[in-house]
Amino acid sequence: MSLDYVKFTPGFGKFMPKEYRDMVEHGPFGKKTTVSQVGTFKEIMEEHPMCAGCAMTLFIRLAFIAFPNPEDTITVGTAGCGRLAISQAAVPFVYGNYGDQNGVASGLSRGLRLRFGDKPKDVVVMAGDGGMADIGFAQTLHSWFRKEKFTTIMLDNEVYGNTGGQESGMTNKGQVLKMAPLGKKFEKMDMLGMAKVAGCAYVATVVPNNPRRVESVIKKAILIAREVGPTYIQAYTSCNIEYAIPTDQVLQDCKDVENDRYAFTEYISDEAKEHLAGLYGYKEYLPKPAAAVTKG
Ligand SMILES: Cc1ncc(C[n+]2csc(CCOP(=O)(O)OP(=O)(O)O)c2C)c(N)n1
Ligand code: SF4
Repeated sequence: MSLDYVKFTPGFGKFMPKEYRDMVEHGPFGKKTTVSQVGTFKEIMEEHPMCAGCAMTLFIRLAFIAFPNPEDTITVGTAGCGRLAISQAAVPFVYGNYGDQNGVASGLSRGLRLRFGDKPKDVVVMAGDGGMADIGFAQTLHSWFRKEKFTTIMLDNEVYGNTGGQESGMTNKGQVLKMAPLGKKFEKMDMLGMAKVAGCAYVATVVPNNPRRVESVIKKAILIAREVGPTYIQAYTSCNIEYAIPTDQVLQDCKDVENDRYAFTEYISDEAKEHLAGLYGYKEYLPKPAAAVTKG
């Protein structure tokens, strides 16, 4: 894993498919691309087999653009809709059994640190709410308690989308779904609260219709996870199929849900603030100058 793995062996370029040549020549590797430049570079993920209009796909696309060093990043995922898109991207993707993503990422992140020392190799978990809060719950929580240094992103569509509409721990109480016809009996799990209790250095909620914000939280989460500790992002990524959201209403739904119950929240530890300011120049986290003392 390095910028070199993207490039051609000298003399082989002309034999490579055009798609690949485009990725080497116009991709984001080794550059600092941003969401405001979309359309001027080749994106890491351009094709996918997800449903038309799926907000999860938009979020994943934005997430890839936000990676600070895509050439030095590995994604980890599990069963569920998201992996169908994540696995199409031009960064390495590790796929394990359903729910074991944070266990796999723990080993991977530790191994990369042993192998590459100080050179940052970012590990980013992206998985559905079922994979993370239900079957993978123990592994998720324990990776946080152990302070494993990687980023966990929940693609929270509040349902098991890939298997046709069962309720998950993250479904809202009372919600009727195809395979939860009586309505869910319990509250949505407070994974944000658990992330804080378990010691995550950065915890944020986002919706995908604010690309700059998605970019900002993902960048911060990854940079903090490199040296400080675990970070968690919970993204509302609606399932327009199971929630019967018309394709042309998907972004309006994101807005409505954001206003109703998925407002942007961000928690950042003092250590993480210092880290972002000191190492990456985040001005908003620089210590404030002490107020001048006025003589009486
Ligand atoms: C051990 C195991 N149990 C069950 C499944 C079947 N399965 C595949 S995806 C999935 C649900 C996915 O829901 P979620 O994790 O919320 O992701 P989404 O598809 O909604 O994005 C299930 C139960 C599996 N692949 N492996
Ligand atoms: S089933 Fe839902 S979450 Fe899965 S790809 Fe389709 S719209 Fe997206």
